[in-house]
Amino acid sequence: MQQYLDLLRDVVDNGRDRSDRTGVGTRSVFGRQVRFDLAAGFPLVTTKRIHLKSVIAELLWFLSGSTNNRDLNAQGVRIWDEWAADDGALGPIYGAQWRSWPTPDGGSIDQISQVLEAIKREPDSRRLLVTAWNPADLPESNCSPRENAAAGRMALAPCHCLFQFYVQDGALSCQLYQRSADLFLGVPFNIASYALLTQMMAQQADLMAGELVHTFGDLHLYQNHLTDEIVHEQLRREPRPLPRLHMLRRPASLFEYRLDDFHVEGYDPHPPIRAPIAV
Ligand code: UFP
Repeated sequence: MQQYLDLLRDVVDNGRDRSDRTGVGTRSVFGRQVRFDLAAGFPLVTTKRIHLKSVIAELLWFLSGSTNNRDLNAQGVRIWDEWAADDGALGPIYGAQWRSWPTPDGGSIDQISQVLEAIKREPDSRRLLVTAWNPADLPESNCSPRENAAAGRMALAPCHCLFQFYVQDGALSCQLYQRSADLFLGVPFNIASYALLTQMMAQQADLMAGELVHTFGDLHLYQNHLTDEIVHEQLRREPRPLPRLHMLRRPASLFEYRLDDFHVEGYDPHPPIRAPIAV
């Protein structure tokens, strides 16, 4: 995971200080890309402990099509709590756009099922895309995430908003476009989540996992993470060998994976580093 430390260093050294929606302020660069060879190991940041169970539970929740935080809380995961309305509503975020993108005639499109079928049927297609960026459902910027969710709009505009698959030599690769990226808190999760999704998609399509290409728009560090105890502490740490992520069975469909189907082997990270989250 040297690539991750290189990104931290890049933003610290080359970023410009900017104001942002949350009022915290960031240091930011625009347009970066990293690549992870999934055959070389599972790209889980090792220079601080990442809670992989939350990543897996969140991805399974997205894939189920749910957008209600209570379904995620039922798995003991509270990473969306800050944005949810009282009844758990988050508006039509990822789960809704991935599995039931609304069509003008009142129907819906299951983008995930369609892309998986297309990967199997036409692996050389250049149209293997899923988009969560649905302009009709975006939040209004003069409302808080909770107000937006309560009004049926997305609580947060999708950060990881577009991804594309590519099949070559029996391996499935994925490229993600992330328009906005909290490099310290969000990105380690986002990398792990899409690595996992690529492995699951590959298993379902009887392919190997290829590369994860992660492309960033506004890549930032929040000003309150730019401290000696947080970002600079992580920069002093040496990366360790990558773990392996084993899938213990091959469910009959992409939508039948459970938390205990995944086993991480060889994860030996440095201790966690706590940091405040910007809402
Ligand atoms: N963010 C991530 N990854 C995510 C996610 C949010 O980095 O998966 F959901 C961060 C990016 C940004 C903030 O710091 O959350 C979203 O704010 P905005 O919509 O103003 O870009």
